[in-house]
Amino acid sequence: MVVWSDNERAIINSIFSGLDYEEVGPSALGRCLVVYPWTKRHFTNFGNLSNAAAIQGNPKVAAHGIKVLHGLDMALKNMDNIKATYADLSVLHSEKLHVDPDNFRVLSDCLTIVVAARMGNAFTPETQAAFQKFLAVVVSALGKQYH
Ligand code: HEG
Repeated sequence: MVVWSDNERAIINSIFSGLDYEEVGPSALGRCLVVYPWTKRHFTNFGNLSNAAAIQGNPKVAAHGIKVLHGLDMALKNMDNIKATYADLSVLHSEKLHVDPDNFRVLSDCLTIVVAARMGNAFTPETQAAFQKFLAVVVSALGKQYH
């Protein structure tokens, strides 16, 4: 089981309470699709993803980015039970969507970059450590049903 200090809990809650989901979600998913173009193969029904401008202006990417970010609320609300919380979503990504689990990690890195850029100096080493720990636990939980 993952152990969270009070300070880590406070930092993670504070990051999310300051997040503009409608802006950060699309930016993070858009960045992932641009920087890791193989991730586009899961979104062939999203229309034009042919270049960075098309990806960043694509309303389906934006909507899905917001949905994924809200998917992290599940972890936020169940910090002590993240693995079980993502069991169904892990099965969906594995058995139905066939998403390579390494893509969870690359998307979480893109999210970290976007959050760090938005937070500026407030993204201290301590904040980064807590946020990346949180995302690593989510990534591990999403990958659990692949084993
Ligand atoms: Mg996934 C659907 C969350 C990474 C591809 N993803 C979903 C859904 C959620 C979600 C909540 C909706 C599930 C439903 O409708 O029941 N995804 C989620 C999280 C993360 C993640 C929290 C990682 C942090 N997803 C991810 C990655 C890919 C991917 C890396 C592919 C590169 N997700 C994907 C696809 C769908 C979902 C193709 C279905 C989209 C659709 O049908 O509209």
